[in-house]
Amino acid sequence: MKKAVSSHQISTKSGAIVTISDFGAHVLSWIPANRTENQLYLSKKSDLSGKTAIRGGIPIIFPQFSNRGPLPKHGFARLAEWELTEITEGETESFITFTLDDSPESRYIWPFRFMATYQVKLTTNQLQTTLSIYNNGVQSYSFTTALHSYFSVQDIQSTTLNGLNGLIYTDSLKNNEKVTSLLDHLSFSEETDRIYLDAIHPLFINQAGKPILKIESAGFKDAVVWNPWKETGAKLADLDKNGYQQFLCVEPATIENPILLNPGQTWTGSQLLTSF
Ligand code: TA6
Repeated sequence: MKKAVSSHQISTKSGAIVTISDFGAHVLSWIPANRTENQLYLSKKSDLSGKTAIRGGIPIIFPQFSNRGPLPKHGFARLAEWELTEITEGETESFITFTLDDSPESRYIWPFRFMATYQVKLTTNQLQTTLSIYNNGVQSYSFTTALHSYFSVQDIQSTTLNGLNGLIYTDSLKNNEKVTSLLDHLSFSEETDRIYLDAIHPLFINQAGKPILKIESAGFKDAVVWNPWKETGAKLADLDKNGYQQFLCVEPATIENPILLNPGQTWTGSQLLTSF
């Protein structure tokens, strides 16, 4: 029998709190010590029962980004029940770790062996999320992956993102056309769905010109920037009415050149979020 979905909360003595569902090892909420509100957008219409993917927070995308392959959109990790394996709460640092192994269901659609580990580390004003994939099988395979983070913003029209200047991006809304980014600050006034290549430098989300969040990543090669805007947003049944105004997705990812993992190898990718 399928067990009920539960969520877990860890905190630091300094006042930071993070909440994670074991469905998808999905971070639902992150309140750093310097804030009183969830810094991640989570749609009020989101289904948290474990039947469908959660709209908001940090979905783990593995082993397929979007529809770039035969698997369900964005792979199966966000739809799987992960196992909680560690909780350690400290004065200034707390950790929670989940694992997911291949199963008859996963092998039915993706015939490979893997052990995935996801560690969430909470400190006063930072959140670090680290995904590792270990190939414990006898066959090599490749995969694409992302930490599909929904960042809460007060108003998307006064939100900017910087750190992408000079990079090439593929525009998912224009047949994956490749364009060089020439903007120091990216602003938002329409649907945006892009994969920035070789995005290895820190990114900053600014609200009304002031930085509110720094996003650093390691192990990932690309960065997806997504906002559905009004029309596409209205088609997402689990998104709040005009919810597009309240978030920006910035996702450390490896998509353009999939990760090849040989037997016995481990791949690790992480993101570090700093709230100002
Ligand atoms: O990461 C951007 C993206 O691939 C978009 O194309 C958009 O479809 C989004 O993910 C959300 O996907 P979902 O399956 O969660 O509705």
